Amino acid sequence: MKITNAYVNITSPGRNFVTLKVETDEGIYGLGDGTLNGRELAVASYLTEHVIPCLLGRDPFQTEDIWQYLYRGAYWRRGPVTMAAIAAVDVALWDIKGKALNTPVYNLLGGKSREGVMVYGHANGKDIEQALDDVARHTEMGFKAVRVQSGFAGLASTYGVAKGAGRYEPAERGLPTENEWSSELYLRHVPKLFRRVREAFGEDLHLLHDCHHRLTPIEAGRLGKELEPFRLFWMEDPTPAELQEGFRVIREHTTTPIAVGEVFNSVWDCHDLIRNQWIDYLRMTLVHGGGFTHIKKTADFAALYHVRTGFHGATDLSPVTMAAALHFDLAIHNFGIQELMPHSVETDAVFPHNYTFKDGLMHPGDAPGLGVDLDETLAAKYPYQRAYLPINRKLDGTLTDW
Ligand code: CS2
Ligand code: MG
Repeated sequence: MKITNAYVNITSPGRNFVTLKVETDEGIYGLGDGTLNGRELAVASYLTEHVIPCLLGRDPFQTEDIWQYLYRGAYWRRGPVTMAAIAAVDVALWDIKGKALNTPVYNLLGGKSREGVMVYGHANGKDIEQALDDVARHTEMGFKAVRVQSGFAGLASTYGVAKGAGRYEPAERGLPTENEWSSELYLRHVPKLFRRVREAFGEDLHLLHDCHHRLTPIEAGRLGKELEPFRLFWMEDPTPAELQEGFRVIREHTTTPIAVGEVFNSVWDCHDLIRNQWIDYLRMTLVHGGGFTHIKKTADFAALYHVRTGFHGATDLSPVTMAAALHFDLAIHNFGIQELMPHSVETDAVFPHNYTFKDGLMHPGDAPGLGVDLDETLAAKYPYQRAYLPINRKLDGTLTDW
């Protein structure tokens, strides 16, 4: 089998998505997600101008050699753009491999290790009361795990809380909006939020929270300690992870489990976090982490240190990544949990797929390959529009992490 053609599709059914389609001489094609929220065209250009010419004529079954060729052959290594482009190729090739062998990709990763994949949904509200209502809505939908975020007095907006009644979609068209932030107000608020959630919903519901990179290590240590009575499933992105040893400080102060990694793009971003057991869950997923070929190696390394997966699953990762992640989640032994932010109806129509949700669990389906497709006619109705993630400033105007 030979790769005969490959091209990038950019569509925007409510938000931008970059998809690589790889075609072969046997009529089988594969899809890979290359979406990098706020920097989509950088990945599209990297693929079109620098990667695709090197793919033509190659055997799509050679996933390992092609991964090494694209990683080592570029000379300039790692980074979100490079690794999202490599991921798009890798996932498309595994899709082709599954289709050619007439088997779902999870069978190429070790086969089913479980019948379904536990997912967590996003409950949020502009205040505690509204957040509690949204937690109730998620439990009624069957979720066994819920991430809870809420606004609080003193800040006009905060991470993870929809501006109005609609869906929470952080990327906005036009130039970056400016949010405001106060760690002091936030640190006072979060323990109150989770005390109320536990009082209302009891001990069985898995509760998660995302600090979204905004605390110092010692602040995160303090928050983790104050959240211990509420037994969170995890506290996510407690502090910016460039300083991996900052997580040692957090570990010294709290037993609240730590999740990190949605912004990572290779094992080298988390090598120390894992081998020192400074974290409990790794969030790096297929689209940003170099595809199946690299994520499998990273997850196997993490398994040696009791670290489980907790893949990122926001709406800015396309249904191609959701499908790929669910195959991976179903197969690997050290699976932890999968994030589920449901896509819009328009997005689901552009990317028809076989994955399903029932009683808090998801399943990728048993179609050969990934079980997801791209309706290019419909995709063409949603032209790309540049969009940015917000930026964030402290109350004194100092720029900080969003
Ligand atoms: C968030 C993401 O889902 C999460 O845990 O951190 O929604 C993140 O803000 C977006 O993926 C950024 O594009
Ligand atoms: Mg997050």
